[in-house]
Amino acid sequence: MKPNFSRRRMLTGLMAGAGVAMLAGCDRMTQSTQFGALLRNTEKLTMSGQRLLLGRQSLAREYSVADLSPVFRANGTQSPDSEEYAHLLEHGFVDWRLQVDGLVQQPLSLSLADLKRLPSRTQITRHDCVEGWSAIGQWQGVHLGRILDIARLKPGARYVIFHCADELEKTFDGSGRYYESIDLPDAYHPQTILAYAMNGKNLPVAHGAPLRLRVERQLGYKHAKYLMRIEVVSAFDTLWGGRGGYWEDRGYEWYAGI
Ligand SMILES: Nc1nc2c(c(=O)[nH]1)N[C@H]1C(S)=C(S)[C@@H](COP(=O)(O)O)O[C@H]1N2
Ligand SMILES: [Mo]
Repeated sequence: MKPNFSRRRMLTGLMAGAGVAMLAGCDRMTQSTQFGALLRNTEKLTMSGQRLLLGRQSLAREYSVADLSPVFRANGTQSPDSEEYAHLLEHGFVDWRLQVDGLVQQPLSLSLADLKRLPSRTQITRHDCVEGWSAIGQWQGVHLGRILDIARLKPGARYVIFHCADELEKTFDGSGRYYESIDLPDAYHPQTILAYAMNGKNLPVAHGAPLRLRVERQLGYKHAKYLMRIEVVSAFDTLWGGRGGYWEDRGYEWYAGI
């Protein structure tokens, strides 16, 4: 019982202290044989270390309304230029549907109204882009985990792929289309939501209307905008560049934890 107790105390301390405390905590953590073996066996402390030590359920910091950025920059695609999207936008997204398929027992086709009828979560968080800017915004949407529960995962489900409406790069084969992926622990994280509102209003086009992902423990490029389809898969190596995302296929890390 005793080692368990002290390990739990260390974890609590780590969660409270975040980044800086984590380095000091790691030294102590390696003294525990189980954690030591775990760390020696993992090549990437950024991914495995951070996630196992801090816990997959630890929350990103949340802010107050007073902290909202007066200007929240838009990045990447700011208005998908396809005819399909133009049509959807013109009709206020009433014809838009979110497809949920792949390794699920009950594929879904959800309207914006369907999503808005489900219980929602509102969170004020800081968005961090690898390009070196941050902004604090308020997001409202449905837990991704709730949607996955409604669709009921099939055995073998491991990742959720987000297919977007926009092509960030024009290519002949469609490989310039934006997409992203996360694993199930991130999908079920309490702050991982499909957001339809930003700062109290319907999601603006520049920020991903009608629906975008918020996955608050990860960097900006993971937060897929202009969602069209969610596909549950066992692996993503056969998809486009095989690295699990538009930017990942161009060299960025798949796990972009912050
Ligand atoms: N569909 C899509 N999602 C996207 C992008 C994009 O170009 N297309 N850019 C990503 C990047 S790099 C960032 S920083 C954020 C920007 O979100 P914002 O425009 O709301 O600031 O969206 C991410 N999601
Ligand atoms: Mo970004």
